[in-house]
Amino acid sequence: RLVRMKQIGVLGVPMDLGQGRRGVDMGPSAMRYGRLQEVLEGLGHHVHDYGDIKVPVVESLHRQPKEQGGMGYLEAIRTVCLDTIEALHQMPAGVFPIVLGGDHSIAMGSVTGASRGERIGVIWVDAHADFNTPQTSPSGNIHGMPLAHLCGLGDPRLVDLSRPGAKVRPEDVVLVGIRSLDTGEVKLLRERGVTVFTMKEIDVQGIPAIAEQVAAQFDGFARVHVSLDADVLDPEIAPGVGTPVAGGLTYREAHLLMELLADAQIVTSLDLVEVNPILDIANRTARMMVELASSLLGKKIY
Ligand code: B3U
Ligand code: MN
Ligand code: MN
Repeated sequence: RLVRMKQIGVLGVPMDLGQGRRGVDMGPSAMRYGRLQEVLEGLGHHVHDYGDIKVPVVESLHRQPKEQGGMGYLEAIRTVCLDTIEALHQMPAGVFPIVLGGDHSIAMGSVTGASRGERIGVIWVDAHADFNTPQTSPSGNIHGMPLAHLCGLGDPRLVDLSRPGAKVRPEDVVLVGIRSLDTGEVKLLRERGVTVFTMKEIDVQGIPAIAEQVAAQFDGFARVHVSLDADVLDPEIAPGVGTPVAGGLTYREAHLLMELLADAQIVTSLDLVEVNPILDIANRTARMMVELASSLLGKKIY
């Protein structure tokens, strides 16, 4: 099957406020340096780069300590997510957005913006579920909470971005690659009926069976978003992440998942997040993310 040419809109969100390790704000630069635009144009797509959302530097902000009921840089994160939503709404309808993080808290903006107020399926490809609320989070880091907030759980200041209430139905969420969960998250994921493919399921069933179930679940959806966290990959092949967890996706599993999702022709928007060039080796992780985007966007060698 021929690759269908897409209009792709790239948007950088250089934010590091949702977690403690510096450097993830350089992710968008690293993936651009990794030739994202050239690679996608090489597939026949038309790519327009909308530049970066303005993100305040951490030194200019006052951190709200957890003990005082604050949540790190919640207000700044909220503003960045609102700006991200606005920038995505400015893209013409029919554009395939690729949002470059930044830590995963940007997804509260990217998924909301990509949904354009309509039902959206979410494929969250991550070592973690990011399904903590401020109450369940052991770390207080907001990058461990975006998916819960998208599903309407947690702090109303983050749930009610741009309009009140949940942006995603928990039954329209599929997690892939999970291998690190907090006890509160397990309870919430079960209660809400989220579909979870842990690394165990990947080992037992294999990527093809899982990709088939994902495609079946989202058959007929007008919008499906892939939120790809670099830490889903095994740290051996993607060392440039803030919270590495052993036993991740291999190079081949990750590409096969993207290729099979491309074949299914269901995906309409993408995040590439949590690339931290400071922790990386010679931009390997950013280049890997660019290659995975290319597999998802229809790269064929034969
Ligand atoms: N679940 C933990 C760890 C974590 C979540 N996301 C990342 N790390 N990258 C937490 O802090 O919520
Ligand atoms: Mn994540
Ligand atoms: Mn993660």
